[in-house]
Amino acid sequence: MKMTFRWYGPETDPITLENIRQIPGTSGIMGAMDWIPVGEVWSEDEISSYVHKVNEAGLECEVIESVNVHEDIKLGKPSRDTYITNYCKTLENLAGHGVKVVVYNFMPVFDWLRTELFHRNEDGSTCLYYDHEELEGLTPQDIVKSTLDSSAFPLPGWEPERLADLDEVMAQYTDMTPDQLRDNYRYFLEGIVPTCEKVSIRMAVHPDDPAWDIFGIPRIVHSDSDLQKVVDLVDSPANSLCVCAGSLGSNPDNDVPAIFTKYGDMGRIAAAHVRNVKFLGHKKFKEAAHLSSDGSLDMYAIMKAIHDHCPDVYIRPDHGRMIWGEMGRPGYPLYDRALGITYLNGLWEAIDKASTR
Ligand code: DNO
Ligand code: MN
Repeated sequence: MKMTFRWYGPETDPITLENIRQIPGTSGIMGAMDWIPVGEVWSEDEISSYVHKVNEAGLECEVIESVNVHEDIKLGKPSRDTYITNYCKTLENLAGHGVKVVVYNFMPVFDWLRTELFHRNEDGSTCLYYDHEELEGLTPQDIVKSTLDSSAFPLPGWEPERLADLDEVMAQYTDMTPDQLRDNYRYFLEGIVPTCEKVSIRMAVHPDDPAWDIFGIPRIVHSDSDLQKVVDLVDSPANSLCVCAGSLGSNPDNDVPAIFTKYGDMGRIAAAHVRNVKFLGHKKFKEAAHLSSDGSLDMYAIMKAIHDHCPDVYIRPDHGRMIWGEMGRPGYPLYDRALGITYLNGLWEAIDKASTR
């Protein structure tokens, strides 16, 4: 296992590489270069200077999260071939600088979504919160607006410029069936997997978050049977998963340790996000601290499944709460994610020592 920390880069992340290096037991980052418009090739120069900075700080940069997939690929438009060619070029350039895993998602239009970014807990901390009933009364534009009103940072994938033509983009999905979306997904994977195999990059798809459809748009990566279909689309270790405990775990029907066990045994998990959620009702949850007793997931069982079935995976804590007065990017503060790492590393040490006795 290699423990990592998501970092947004020198321009937009208030957290420094030095901060990250001081978190005990953290080998590197899952790096983002979100300033490059989706669909464009990530140049050698830009990658090299980014990776260099990370390495100079004493950290590894073996995972990128995310290289986003252009909407035309998801929609199956003729222009997808150009975007797939660009994606392959980006993968080659990343591999040339030591990147081994690329996390991405195949969620139409949006990335993860919450109805409240600063939900107040009894102890005075705040956390991310989701209530499907509330969402049903809202439009995507309402979400973008309330996000920008409450935070200096947009949610990933919810950047205002990307959402300028939102109605038009969403309209193109209204008649799309899950199988049609999956066909477009297969076309994308068939286009990139040969390059991945050539340059030794493993793609790791992040599940839909929350683990159900939103705004009537099809989503195809949020259950065990969905994941099985994904790995079957192209049968190669280059087509792997990033199992996110909190995203899949938002639906109590998903047995997260069993998912780690099954796809770990198949050799199809390249990355893992390990965080907790607390169920508050039907399609209603908040993001708890990482600790098992704070939420609804059994973090020991999750780490044990990783330890026993996919021990070589890159792990990171996922969203954290805002504590100790920190006011950062929603979901991506320093303090609570650092506590998460320390807790996960503690579980790992205990599991590892118990298993080798
Ligand atoms: C949610 C987050 C996601 C994830 C992207 C990957 O749990 O981890 O924002 O980073 O979907 O593309
Ligand atoms: Mn995640």
